[in-house]
Amino acid sequence: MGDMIMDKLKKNKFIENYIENLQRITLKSFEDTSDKDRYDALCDSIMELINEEWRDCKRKTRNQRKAYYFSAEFLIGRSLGNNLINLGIYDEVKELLSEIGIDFEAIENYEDDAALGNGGLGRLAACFMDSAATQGLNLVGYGVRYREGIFKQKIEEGFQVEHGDSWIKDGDGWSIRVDSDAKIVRFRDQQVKAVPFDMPVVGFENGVVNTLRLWQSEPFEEFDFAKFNNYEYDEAVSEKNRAEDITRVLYPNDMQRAGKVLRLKQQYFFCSASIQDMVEKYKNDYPEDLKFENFSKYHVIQLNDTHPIIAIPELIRVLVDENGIFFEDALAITRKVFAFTNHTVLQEALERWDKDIMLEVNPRCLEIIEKINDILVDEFKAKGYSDDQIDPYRIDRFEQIHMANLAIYVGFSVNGVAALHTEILKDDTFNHWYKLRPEMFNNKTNGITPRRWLVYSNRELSSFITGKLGTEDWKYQLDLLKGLEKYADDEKVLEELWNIKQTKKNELARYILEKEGIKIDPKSIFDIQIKRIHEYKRQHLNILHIIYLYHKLKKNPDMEFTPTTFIFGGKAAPGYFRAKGMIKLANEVARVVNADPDVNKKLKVIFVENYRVTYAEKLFPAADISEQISTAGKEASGTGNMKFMLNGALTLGTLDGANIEIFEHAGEENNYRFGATVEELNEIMDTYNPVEFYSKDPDIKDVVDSLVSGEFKDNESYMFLDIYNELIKPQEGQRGDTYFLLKDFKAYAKAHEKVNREYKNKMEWSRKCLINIANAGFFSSDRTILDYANDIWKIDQNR
Ligand code: GL2
Repeated sequence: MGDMIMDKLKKNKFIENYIENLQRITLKSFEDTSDKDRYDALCDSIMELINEEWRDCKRKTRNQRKAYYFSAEFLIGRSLGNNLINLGIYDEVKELLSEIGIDFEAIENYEDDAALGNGGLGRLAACFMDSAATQGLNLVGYGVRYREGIFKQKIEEGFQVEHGDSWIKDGDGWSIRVDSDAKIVRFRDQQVKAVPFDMPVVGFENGVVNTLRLWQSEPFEEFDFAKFNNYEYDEAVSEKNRAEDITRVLYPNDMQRAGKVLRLKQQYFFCSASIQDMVEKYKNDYPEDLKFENFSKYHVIQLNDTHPIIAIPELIRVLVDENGIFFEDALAITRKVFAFTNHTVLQEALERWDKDIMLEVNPRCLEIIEKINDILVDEFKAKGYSDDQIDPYRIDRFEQIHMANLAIYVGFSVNGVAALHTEILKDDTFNHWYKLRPEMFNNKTNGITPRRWLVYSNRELSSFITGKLGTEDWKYQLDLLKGLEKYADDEKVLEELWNIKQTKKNELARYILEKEGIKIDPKSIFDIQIKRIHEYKRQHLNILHIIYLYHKLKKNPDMEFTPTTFIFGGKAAPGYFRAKGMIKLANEVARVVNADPDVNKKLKVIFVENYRVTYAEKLFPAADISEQISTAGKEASGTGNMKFMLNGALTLGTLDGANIEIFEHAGEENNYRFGATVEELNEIMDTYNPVEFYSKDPDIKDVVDSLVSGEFKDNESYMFLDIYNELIKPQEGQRGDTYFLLKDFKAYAKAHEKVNREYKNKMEWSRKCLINIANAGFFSSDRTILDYANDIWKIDQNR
């Protein structure tokens, strides 16, 4: 089917069409059109190309079993380049455009990121959509069309300042509004219209186009004219605003419960609309089969974390209240439909909703949940459990609804997102459930799509790989990368690989100069930590180590040291004071170090503003070192670690999340492992005293003291004092240094010394890069999604 698209391009219909589109939407002559006009018209033309295959796919898969990915977040980024890559026409379109004088890169920059997610969890959902389409799996995505994505970050005097992100204010070329499929969603105090916007998800050169359906909340009537005419303007618009509020903005908290009515309304809103959509389609598409007992033959729903778990009572509600099914039957049907993925062991992220909030959102759902809880309690009592023994399983406990318990009790599968994480779920977080139903638990180690994270973002490395392997098939069978290993001792090839990295570093250096106004040395080691700012991810460990290096170099300017550029990027939740302090600290250390002529030829520190998917696409290919330094046991998986690996960066990391699997696949000797293990930390959990590390080690004391010595200034925000206190002056009853920075500090410094030494040996280094790339196949989200399809969803590939 991909040929169909090539044909259309070849006959040059594409350009003819494109110019027609351009003129139709602008009413301008070609010369007068702006880059933005040209971008818009290009979207239209590509959507036209996709259209036919999209309709075909819908028709062909209409009566097939499907999996549904329910996710409050889809962190998509830009679509233009990625769609062209997946359609297999990237180079051709670029060429055709240049023939009529259009510079592709210039117009590409008119696309805003669709940043409908916070971080890893949202980006994983986007990678899964890409992989499912590429592997020919029937996967439908359901989510929220936030009018404002994650905030845009500005750095002002070193502080994070948040700005709005109205990414669709000038329209959105990649969605189709489907009014005919709109649904009514009822809350206790209002009813709104849920309008679906469908985005095509293009498989890689296979003619498959799946659908991501995002719901937008709207009022029934745009405007209450009666009220308007009576000069009650405020009231007239207020209903409209109240409806639109529901999908106005993405909560910018990564792994923190919001506990707010509006947040639960968002969750219920998209789950209700999606469940209604599924049931309605089922009734239309399967008339001969239409017994609801068969519903689970055709549908399986993967719940992306606790956010969409409200879909469980909603399905029961729709079956019972709207289709006349008995409660017990509805529950039995529901039990076969839902599978749950957990993405974190941090307690602050496991959602529990106050019952009064749930009551305010939808009383009927609360009633259904209470009924399920009663059934659970009866079942345990019948088995002879005491009240105390039942407690950890309760869905309804202390006036709160425990969403994870609901999903595990009613669902048929629970999975973690990396091997270690799943073990922690079994041994600890959900141990009570595991003891009862071990067969429910399974691991699905995360992955990333090689299309966006290599084929698109690193064209040079991509061609290198194709050249060496003599095939392009690795783009959808990433295990083929293993074939690169035979070049591990081929100096010419290693040199070539080194030069590609250098090219990407040069590009990034130019980009950073343009965007951040700072000149960096492209020959220095590029050591990068990009991810959400969080204490457990320990960006402050990285910063403290930079201070340590800075002081060392100051004292001993001639010491042996390979110049290094430390790069940070990431957003802090707007209400997370300490994470914002970490951003200020990174920026302040950068300011001091970069301005110091004694060291700034050897040491540079950059905090890139507004880290997002589009910036990430430039950073991963240019990295030498991937910083993955979370406290062992805390990072469920990580996926940035995989993007670095795939692009030939070496991991400097703890034994945490998927780092462990990266070390296993690529060899610890080809990476830099450091720090305490989960077991070691568990052992010292109750006895650890950070002050000991501080007072016994002058290097540690020196860097910790520098937080409050006045050397680095926090503009009287007390942010640095706050970090200092957390490390060694804990509050009454607390231990201090919750995330074991001081415990791991020396090991971290040592690992860095090794990096710094070994980078000098170009061939050895390049060899390690090659081996990492060659062993990155396992981390393709194609592998992950096929594991979900085979083990949990039981859906086949369409070939
Ligand atoms: C996360 C985990 O923290 C991260 O380790 C994991 O890779 C992703 C995807 O599974 O999920 N959990 C979470 O709530 N966010 C994550 O990034 N936001």
